[in-house]
Amino acid sequence: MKTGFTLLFAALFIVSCSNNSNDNDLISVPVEALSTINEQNEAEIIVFLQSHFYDNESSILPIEEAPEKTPSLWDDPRLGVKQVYVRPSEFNLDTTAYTAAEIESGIAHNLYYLMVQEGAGNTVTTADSVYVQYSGRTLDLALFDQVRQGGLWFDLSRIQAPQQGFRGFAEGAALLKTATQIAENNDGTFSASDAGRGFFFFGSGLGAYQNAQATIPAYGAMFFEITVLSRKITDHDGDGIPSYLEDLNKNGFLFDDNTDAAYEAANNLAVLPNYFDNDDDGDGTPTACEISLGLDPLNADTCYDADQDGDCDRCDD
Ligand SMILES: [Ca+2]
Ligand SMILES: [Ca+2]
Ligand SMILES: [Ca+2]
Ligand SMILES: [Ca+2]
Repeated sequence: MKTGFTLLFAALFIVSCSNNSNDNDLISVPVEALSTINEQNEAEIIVFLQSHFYDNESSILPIEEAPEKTPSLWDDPRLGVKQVYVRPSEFNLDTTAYTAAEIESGIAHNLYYLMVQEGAGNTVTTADSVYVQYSGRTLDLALFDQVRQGGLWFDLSRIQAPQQGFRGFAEGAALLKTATQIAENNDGTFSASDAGRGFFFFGSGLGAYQNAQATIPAYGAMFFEITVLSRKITDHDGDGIPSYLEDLNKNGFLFDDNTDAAYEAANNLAVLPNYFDNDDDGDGTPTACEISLGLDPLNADTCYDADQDGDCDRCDD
């Protein structure tokens, strides 16, 4: 079984290497403001949705250009939209150009989705690992990546990491549910029952932004078809708290929940969001230990002294 997230990000790596190896290949792309690009991409996506429709009978590419056919994707009653807030820091942008609210909470991006089948299995969060089939295309319908046979495991938490890009993929997959049953056929393919399947359209702020790839232009909008076969609940830091519960503000983004941010900054420590920090409150006692002792793992001031010897209990007591 293949594990990890390779294709989307291997492409990014290959482009970077080739650029380094030959200066003549370097393409200088001026860095544009996130709000500006968001508006441009939004306009492009709306034109796309208004000029394309969903053809249920085409299994390879059911999204077809046909402005005369109705309903267009834009008028399809199944079309939904989810707002996802993207922070300038996710793309290393100069934050002096943004308001404090935009730096802290981000700029609202529209993720449009056509839910073909929600799925009848388990719900998915952006903290889960998912086993998916998918294809990704730019708005000219050019294919840039796909896995259609078998499937591939993706850790959705990593896809939303700053500078990683492709948050739209993670946010889209989390709108679906898994299959109820997966059977492996003799030829290595799968038969899945009631797997969630949908199309997700988003701008470069939820994609690769200025990082041009071989087949994705800088600032290019895109769409993915995703089928979710299975998922695993994760605990990335092994502290006993599932990663999805470490999203304290419940916005689906794991990198803005950091209980001991001030402590980490004051002590020049690595900035670790809670889902990747085994001592969430930075008090020196691992979160898993605090839970086992009945302490509050998010409060550095709590002390548990069961034997009343005057010292806070620790797991190695
Ligand atoms: Ca955890
Ligand atoms: Ca969060
Ligand atoms: Ca932390
Ligand atoms: Ca602690």
